[in-house]
Amino acid sequence: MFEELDYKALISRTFTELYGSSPAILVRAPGRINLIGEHTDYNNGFVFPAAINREIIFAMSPSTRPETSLFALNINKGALVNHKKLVPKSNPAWTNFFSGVVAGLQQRGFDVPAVNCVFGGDIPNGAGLSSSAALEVGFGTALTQLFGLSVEPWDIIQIAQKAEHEYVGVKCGIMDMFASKMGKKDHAMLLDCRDLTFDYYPLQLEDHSLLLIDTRVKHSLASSEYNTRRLECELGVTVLKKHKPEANSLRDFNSFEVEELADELPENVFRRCRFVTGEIQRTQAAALDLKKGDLRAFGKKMNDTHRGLSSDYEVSCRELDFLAAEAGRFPEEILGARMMGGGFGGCTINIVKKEFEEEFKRHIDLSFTKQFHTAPSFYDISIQGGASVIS
Ligand code: GAF
Repeated sequence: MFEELDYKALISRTFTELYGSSPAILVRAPGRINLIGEHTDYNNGFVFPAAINREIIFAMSPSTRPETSLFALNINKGALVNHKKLVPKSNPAWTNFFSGVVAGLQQRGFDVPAVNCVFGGDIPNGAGLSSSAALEVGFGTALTQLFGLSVEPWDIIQIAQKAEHEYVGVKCGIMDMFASKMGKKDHAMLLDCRDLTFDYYPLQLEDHSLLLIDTRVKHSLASSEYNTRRLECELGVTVLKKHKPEANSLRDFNSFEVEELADELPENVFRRCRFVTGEIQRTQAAALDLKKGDLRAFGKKMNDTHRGLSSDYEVSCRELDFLAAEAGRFPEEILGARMMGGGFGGCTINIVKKEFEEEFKRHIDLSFTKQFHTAPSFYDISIQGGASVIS
């Protein structure tokens, strides 16, 4: 990850050094936060993400060689991808993001020529800020722009999700790719993952700001447990559906129905379904809070989400629970705090009174380091637009 802000120039320069001419196109794709609505996307529920000021930049030109040449500036490594032999690979695994996107475009009937590409950026890896989605969306956007392929933003979003499922092996929902592509400056987006309609919400936090605190841990279970949660939800739907044959997903049930049918569900599946149905309702209610400017009510719902993710959904970890609990010690100054994203590490998202932010950071830095013998990282977040061509 590059701390300096001129990594765009560095990426361009590296491209020219490696390939002998300046890139034909420069594209950026951002990471994302999610205000509320966690593990609801693959249950056809609501999510409330926004694109952020952390991004991946791609420098790209058509190639005269048969294979695409990729250079990952952050890790200083290159790799080749043969567009005629696309298969998921374990070495180097990071090429799967790119192969998956090319495969998705090919499946839509496009003959995608080989390219030269240098990419890099400042989305911390494994922090739950969707660096994977930014890679897929950014590469897809760059390819389609470079070759004038006629695809809609939703095509790129869906191709990116399929790449993640089939080439990376995570059965993710649509939220991360959607946010990276459709983000709008200073707005969050309430997305209905069932019919894929969405509204932009101005994000005016007045005397508060959004602060991400990165535990800097990534537990190895993360992707396997993610896929397990998805299966548990699907199992829940299979059982619940007996009482509501027209239902297709947990979106079609409410928490009362789940409570009533608790005896028919395995205990862990019941808790997963209880969390998801509650979270879908909570996300809709939180969007209303934001519309009314009631940040305090919004923040309380974030706290409830954290409790549910930790106890019912079991995707939190000691470090995330610690950060949420510490934030809870300052109810006047921290309106809401919760783990964000898939879980098992990564960041908490906090709505913090601006005048308290520096003191809060100092407090967390000391207390977290004392507890876990390693320091957390802090990211001040601003809300930016979705993937776009820079030049
Ligand atoms: C990860 C996934 F990629 C998203 O689709 C979403 O399910 C999220 O975890 C949890 O809300 O970021």
